[in-house]
Formats: sequence, C-alpha cells, structure tokens
Amino acid sequence: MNYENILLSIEDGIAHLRLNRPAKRNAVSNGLLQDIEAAFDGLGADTTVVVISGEGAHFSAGLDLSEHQVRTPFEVLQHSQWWHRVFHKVQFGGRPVVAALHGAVVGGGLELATSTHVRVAGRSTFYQLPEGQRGIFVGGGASVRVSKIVGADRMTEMMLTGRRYDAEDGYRLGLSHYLVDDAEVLPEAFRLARQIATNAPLSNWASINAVANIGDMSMANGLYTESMAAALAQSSDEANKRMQDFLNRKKG
Ligand code: 1HE
Repeated sequence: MNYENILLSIEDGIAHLRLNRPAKRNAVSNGLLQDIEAAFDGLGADTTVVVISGEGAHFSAGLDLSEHQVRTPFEVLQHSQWWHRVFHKVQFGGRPVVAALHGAVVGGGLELATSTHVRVAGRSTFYQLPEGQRGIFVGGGASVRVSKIVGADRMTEMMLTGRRYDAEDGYRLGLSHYLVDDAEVLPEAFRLARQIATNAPLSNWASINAVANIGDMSMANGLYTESMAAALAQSSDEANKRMQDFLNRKKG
C-alpha cells in the first residue's frame, strides 16, 4: 500500500514506519495521522515489532498548525479522541514499538513518542510542550502518558514555561531509555527491535498490555491481574521450552 505521508517497509517481521513530511518537520497533519492509523491497522500477524522514526532533521514538530481552523468544542473533542484512538493502537496494538528519536520531539510528536514502548534518542533530540505558547492544550494523550513518565508536576512546568529539555534531560527524565549519537539511533533501534522480536510473544504481549493496565488499578486488582498474566505466560509450551533450553544450555 502506498501512503502519502509515511514510508512503510517490513523486513524479517520488523516494520519500519518513517514519518515522511520532512519539509514540514513531520508535523502531524490529518493525513499523517490517517496514514499512521492505516499502517497499524494493516500490519499482519507476521509483523512482530515496529520501529518509528522521522525523515529529515526532526522526529516531529507536533500538530500541523497550518490545519488550524475554528472548530466547535464538540469537533475539537472528536478530533482529540481520534488522536487518542490512533495512539492507543500504537501503544496497545499488540506489538512492541520502538521510537528512534532525533531533533524536535515536540507537542503531538512527544505524544506519539510516549505511546511507544522503547525510545532511543540521538544527541540532537529535544523535547517541548509549546501548547501554552500556541494558546491551546495538549490533546493527543500527553496529560496521561507524558505525566506518567515525568510526573504531573514537571509536565505542568513544561507546559507553563514551554522550555526545551535537551537530549540529556530527556534521558534523565525517562523520555528516552537510550541516548546515543545521532548516527547510532536507527542501528540501535533496530538492534533492540530484533532482540525484542526473539522474546516469547505472550511475554511481549503481557509487558505491553498487563503492565500499563495494572498501573491504572488498585493494588489488590493489580496483584490479582499480575497473577492472571503470570498464569497465562508461565503455563505456555513456549515458557516450558525456553526454561528447559536455559537449564540444559551447558549440557550436551
Ligand atoms: C510546521 C510546524 C507545525 C514546522 N505545523 N507547520 N508545534 C509547535 O509549536 C512547533 C512548531 N515548530 C517549531 O518550533 C520549529 O519548526 C521546529 C523547532 C520544530 C523546527 O525548526 P526549523 O528551523 O528546523 O524549521 P522551521 O523553519 O521552523 O519550519 C520549516 C517548515 O515547517 C515551515 O514551513 P515553510 O512552508 O515556511 O517552509 C514551518 O511552517 C513548518 N512547520 N512546524 C505546521 N507544527 C493533539 S494536540 C497537539 C498539540 C501540539 O502539537 S502543539 C505544538 C505544535
């Protein structure tokens, strides 16, 4: 399938989705959001991991401000919920997603990045929530996802001051899990993707789904759900085989 705003390739079960509006700093237009949604919807069972990166000098400059139009409150609500639906597919689509970040990871770009599970950032990366300066509010999930990572207190500060956090700051705060030279971002993201693809699919599924859901539960419900996920994973043939393989690794 051909997309106007992304490039999508799949090799050895790993999909590479490249945001492809470099002249507009990969600003998230309706067309780009539509393409991301269609790409995730169209992935087959043989695609186990996704890597997302941005073409050009930046990952993404966030909401495409040139598409700003005066909308009714209900229209804005529906537009925001569309972003939520798409980023929900990124986070809970059943496949681990690795973000390869560089340059601007700003506004809606940060909302996309924080929907992924593993984030590798180059030294040129910077993070910002400039919504306050633009007279709007976040609408693509930042109040939930960014604030879970950096804390509500720091997200409030980011929004009020609009300040840029650099790559080191972002690494320290958990906005990225890896910090490497820009040239190493994609190789490192693919190395991690290939490694993640060797895990048991059920373990990957639980890491993505169970952990995030348990985070929203009471302690009692969380512990109960953890036991249920453990019961599913540990009683699988795959788990038996992998544990036996480990125990027998020095024999024979
Ligand atoms: C854009 C956008 C955009 C660039 N929408 N067109 N996001 C922002 O407030 C960030 C706005 N952008 C920037 O701060 C800068 O562009 C960058 C720091 C990301 C990059 O700077 P630079 O010097 O490399 O590029 P530039 O010269 O500023 O922009 C190049 C072109 O991209 C230019 O268009 P041109 O036709 O004049 O060449 C820019 O207009 C265009 N461009 N960013 C539209 N964002 C669900 S709610 C989410 C809410 C938000 O995301 S708010 C944050 C919006």
